[in-house]
Amino acid sequence: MPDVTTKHRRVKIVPPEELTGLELDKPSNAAAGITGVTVAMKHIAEETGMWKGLKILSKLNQRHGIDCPGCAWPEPNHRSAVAEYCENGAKAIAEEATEKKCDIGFFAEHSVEEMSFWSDYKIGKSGRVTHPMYLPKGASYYEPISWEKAYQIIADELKSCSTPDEAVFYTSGRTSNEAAFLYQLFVRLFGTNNLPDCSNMCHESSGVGLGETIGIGKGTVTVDDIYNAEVILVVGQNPGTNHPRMLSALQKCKENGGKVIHINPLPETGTTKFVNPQSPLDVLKGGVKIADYFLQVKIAGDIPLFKILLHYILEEEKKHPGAVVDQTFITEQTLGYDDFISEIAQLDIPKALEACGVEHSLLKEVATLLSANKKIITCWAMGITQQKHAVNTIREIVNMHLLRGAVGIPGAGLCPVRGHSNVQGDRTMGIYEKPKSEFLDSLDKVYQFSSPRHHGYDVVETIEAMHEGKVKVFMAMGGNFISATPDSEFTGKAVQNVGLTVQVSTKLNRAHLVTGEHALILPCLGRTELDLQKSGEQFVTVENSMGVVHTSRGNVKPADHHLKSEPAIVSELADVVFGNKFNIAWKEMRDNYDLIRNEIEKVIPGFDDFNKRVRQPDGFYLPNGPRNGKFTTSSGKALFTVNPMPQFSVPKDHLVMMTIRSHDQYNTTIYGLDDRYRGIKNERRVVLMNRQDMHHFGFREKELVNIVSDQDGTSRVASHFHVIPFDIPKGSCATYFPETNCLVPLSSVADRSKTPMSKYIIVRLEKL
Ligand SMILES: Nc1nc2c(c(=O)[nH]1)N[C@H]1C(S)=C(S)[C@@H](COP(=O)(O)OP(=O)(O)OC[C@H]3O[C@@H](n4cnc5c(=O)[nH]c(N)nc54)[C@H](O)[C@@H]3O)O[C@H]1N2
Ligand SMILES: Nc1nc2c(c(=O)[nH]1)N[C@H]1C(S)=C(S)[C@@H](COP(=O)(O)OP(=O)(O)OC[C@H]3O[C@@H](n4cnc5c(=O)[nH]c(N)nc54)[C@H](O)[C@@H]3O)O[C@H]1N2
Ligand SMILES: [Mo]
Repeated sequence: MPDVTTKHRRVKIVPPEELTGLELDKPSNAAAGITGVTVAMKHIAEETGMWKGLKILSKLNQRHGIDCPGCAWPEPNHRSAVAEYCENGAKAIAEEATEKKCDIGFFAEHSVEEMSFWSDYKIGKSGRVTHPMYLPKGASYYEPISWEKAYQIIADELKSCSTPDEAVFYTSGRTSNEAAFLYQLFVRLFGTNNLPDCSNMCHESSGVGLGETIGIGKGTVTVDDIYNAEVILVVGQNPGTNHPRMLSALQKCKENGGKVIHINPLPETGTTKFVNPQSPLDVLKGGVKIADYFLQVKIAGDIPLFKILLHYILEEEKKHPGAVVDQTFITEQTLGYDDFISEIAQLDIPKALEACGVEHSLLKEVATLLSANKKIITCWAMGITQQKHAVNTIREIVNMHLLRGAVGIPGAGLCPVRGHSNVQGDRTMGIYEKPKSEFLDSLDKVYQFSSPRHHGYDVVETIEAMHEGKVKVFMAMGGNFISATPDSEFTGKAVQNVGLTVQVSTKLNRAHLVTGEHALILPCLGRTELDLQKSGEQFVTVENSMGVVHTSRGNVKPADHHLKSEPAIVSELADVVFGNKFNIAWKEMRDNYDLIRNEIEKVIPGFDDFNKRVRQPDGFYLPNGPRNGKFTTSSGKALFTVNPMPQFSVPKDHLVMMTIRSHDQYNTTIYGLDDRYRGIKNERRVVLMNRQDMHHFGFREKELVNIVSDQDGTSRVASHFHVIPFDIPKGSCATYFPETNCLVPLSSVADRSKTPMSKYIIVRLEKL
């Protein structure tokens, strides 16, 4: 079996090929509703018990309560007193606050090899890790270890590195601002910028595309803007599953007369119809239709689609001179307009229509809408960022906003919808392999040292470096590096080249099983849990998708008394590694997080009076020039860009495959085996296909196939998937991640952002 590695121990890198019993239903025609509530409560009852579950839920997303570890969608100012959370937020809570435990006895019973042959679902359902565990060189079982010894092992390995760049420090996006700040400080004092993070696989393309054009790698809108927009485009995103609370905001926008346009190869349920479970009237009516237009774009067809929209908007301007194009804004605030319009004027419309696959008349209607209304917001997520031309697609979206002057005014702007609940905050805190020199200058000044200036590894470079044997120590603050990354087999083997791997985690995952020569698991508190330190109960802070910094405070007893908080783990480790070397009060900061926030205030702009302002009921907004109409590029102007039409060639009888999330998973954490909205039950090994393609290849419904990707001269195979007919453009198919990450070549990355192209994999299907 190629996906089993035997270097130190015999372990399976990818989820096993076992089938669980597919049942098919009709895709549902409305999201949320009462079924959503029932399903959420079932997860809560099974994992935490009702009493504990309801105690957590009563504080979820409430002022001074717990920030939901689900997604980064912001809380509205007027929160529901009953339930300001969604079905999938409740599932995230159930998963974290589960009563199930991976305790010392559990690890004594199950070898690493045995667990690696379990499905990700079964691994995740094993429960919370309760004690620091160590997997010594050559051993097959994890054994308990004290915190002191664990820190000493890490310190010894770090000291044995011949350069600090032999150590890599990954971060997943749940880490609080306080932990992230201390972590990056520790890493830079150690001497490297090797700080890859989940953003590298997620919204990196948005950061690059927006940074270049408007001067900030973040969105420019607030929730109130969403309510007040006249037109909202939801592009490459499945909010019904991944940002369900966004549906309530879209509903409000519609109540105010706004229109919603959904651009996606799949007609995702939430955008079709939404039943707000908090509204009895909604439930009675059977819900509201969210999307007024559905543009069923081909995979990676968004650049041609936006170019056509731009072309038609410019035609509208010709019909009504001065009414559509905001000339004053363009002259005063932008550069590059002339080159941009001359390129759009030359657009080969029939070719672009063919490339995007959307009806010409629909695009005309949408362009008319965009020409008549200025309060436009574009929201996007992974359908855009994980494509080869992701950065250029985002720049084309920016072009549309600049043409209409639809940025930096109320009700309009750009909205990359973030994934992990604090992924944006982690970047603000300095978790970045290519930090700006101003940030490093500030660190140097405050801590009186010379921070490393050369760039560190991103996720893909980390895997390459591991493969070449250049990484001695790999530490991960959360996440599941093995299952979230591309090219699973290559990555799994690369990780085995590392000396020591360290995972700070809440729950067991495959990254604890496919490890370096020796490995540590350091169990930490989750968001929901009380964080008691010497100075009393602590809270942490996070930044949501719209740049609001606010508190999060857990309220239930930790899963075990051995657990430590992430800030405590980092400060104690730093204390062991550095002692008094830098004159930093690590222990005091561990005992009182207000002191960490004082340090953040000293280093990072926008955090003045941090401790005071963050205690305000709704926290505070970070500075964002473009939101207020002030672009922060080097010229002080926003840039129009010219983006070439992408060229793709798909070999005959091959399909373009996207890897997406089911309704029952959080990234690599599998909550359950259903994908309710898409009508798929009890099975994750499925490939969603167009019926005509199925007919062409002679596949029957539910027939089993292997999926093969032959890019860059290597044949990668994922075996045993049921074919399912689905409403998806011809020539494409969809599968769930992480089961098919093994098919994504490591070399297949987005231009400039280097984000793995998880939404564009050329595959062929083989009958079994
Ligand atoms: N419940 C739950 N919530 C989550 C997560 C989770 O796993 N579960 N994950 C969190 C994280 S980290 C993230 S980043 C977000 C992810 O949130 P999403 O980006 O919504 O997640 P995906 O399932 O990857 O869905 C991508 C969507 O893009 C569409 N798409 C694919 N290719 C294209 C294309 O070429 N063009 C267009 N226009 N559309 C395309 C797909 O059909 C799909 O609807 O959600 C966050 N929230
Ligand atoms: N093929 C394909 N691959 C993808 C994607 C895709 O769409 N397709 N999406 C990409 C995206 S958008 C992302 S963001 C990445 C996600 O990559 P990661 O962030 O690395 O993965 P997660 O599955 O979110 O990590 C889950 C683990 O985090 C740990 N954890 C949970 N909560 C906490 C906490 O509070 N503290 C700590 N220390 N640990 C915690 C648990 O042990 C859990 O097992 O995956 C990427 N990979
Ligand atoms: Mo993400």
